[in-house]
Amino acid sequence: MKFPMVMVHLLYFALLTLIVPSLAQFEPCDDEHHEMTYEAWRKDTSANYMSSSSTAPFNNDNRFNSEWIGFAGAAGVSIATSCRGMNKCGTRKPVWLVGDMPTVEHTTFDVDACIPDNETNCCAQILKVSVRTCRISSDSSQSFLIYKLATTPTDAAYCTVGDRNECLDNDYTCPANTRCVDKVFDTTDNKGYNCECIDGYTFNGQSCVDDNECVDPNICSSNSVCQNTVGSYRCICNSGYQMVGTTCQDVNECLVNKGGCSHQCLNTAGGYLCRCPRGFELSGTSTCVDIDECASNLDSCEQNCVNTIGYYFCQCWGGYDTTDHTNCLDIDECASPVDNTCHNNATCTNTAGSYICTL
Ligand SMILES: [Ca+2]
Ligand SMILES: [Ca+2]
Ligand SMILES: [Ca+2]
Ligand SMILES: [Ca+2]
Repeated sequence: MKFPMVMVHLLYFALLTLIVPSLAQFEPCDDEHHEMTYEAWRKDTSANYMSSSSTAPFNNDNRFNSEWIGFAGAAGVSIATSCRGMNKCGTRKPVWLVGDMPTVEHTTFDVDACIPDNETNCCAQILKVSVRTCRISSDSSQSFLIYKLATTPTDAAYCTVGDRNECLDNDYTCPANTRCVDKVFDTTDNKGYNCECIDGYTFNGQSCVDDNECVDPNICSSNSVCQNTVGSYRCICNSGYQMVGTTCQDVNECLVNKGGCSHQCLNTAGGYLCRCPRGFELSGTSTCVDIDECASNLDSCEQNCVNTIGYYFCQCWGGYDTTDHTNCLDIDECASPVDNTCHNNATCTNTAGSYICTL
């Protein structure tokens, strides 16, 4: 029987998927392949200093049996790489690692672990330890090493140092409107970080709530109003003002199209006014129209008033003559023969605005 080619391929694929996982390399850095320890006592802090007269039993690591171990939380981040002296780290003889630690990720190094004997002999006994670099960071608190540790004598234990920055490592849970602030792992609350309100929020005893910044009367510059927003606030310039930098300054409306005025524009703080030349007045707010001085009794004419666009002029009735564009003076027609039509034998009598001829 001949197998179709596609069946051969399927079989090959099935075999591969069966074989490949078992060929995958064992990686101690994987969570399931190392054990994490969190003991507060082993970290080099003044709280873990002991009196030189302390008596056994001491903390020790005689339980370790070459499994991969990592340190976290109250236990710091790594085993000390310098001598700590005696009676520290919760034990009589704090064990420390000597020599350079590996700097390439996912490599394993064998290093010596020193057990001190007294204050001047920091390396009286050596244990063989393996270090594996799961993560190397320029910030040593962010590096993650695991160790394969030898059993210690009953008066010695591995001394740890450092504190992890959970915030940088994104290993934290903070409620809304808060940020992670790193701290040295605290055994009172069993946390290596705090959650603090972000800017613009204040803790009210239960949660972080928006600050009303507008309560401060000086938060915004003059000529503006404050508007509270969630997490912040806004300064809104009053009408006629615009934000220049951080202050509200008058807008000069006259700079654009005379502010819409038909004739003259006058800028004012927070606004502007339209002005009219002499002889005109505003109709509405922006358009200048001629004043009818005659109709408004604003003229100074003795007799007739004639309105013009922009002004007016005076006219005199017949028989009168203007003397100064305003007043009218009766013409004495009798004074000159050319000004009257009386017969030579008649007597000319001047009257206001006219004359009479009598025989
Ligand atoms: Ca921390
Ligand atoms: Ca606010
Ligand atoms: Ca203005
Ligand atoms: Ca006029």
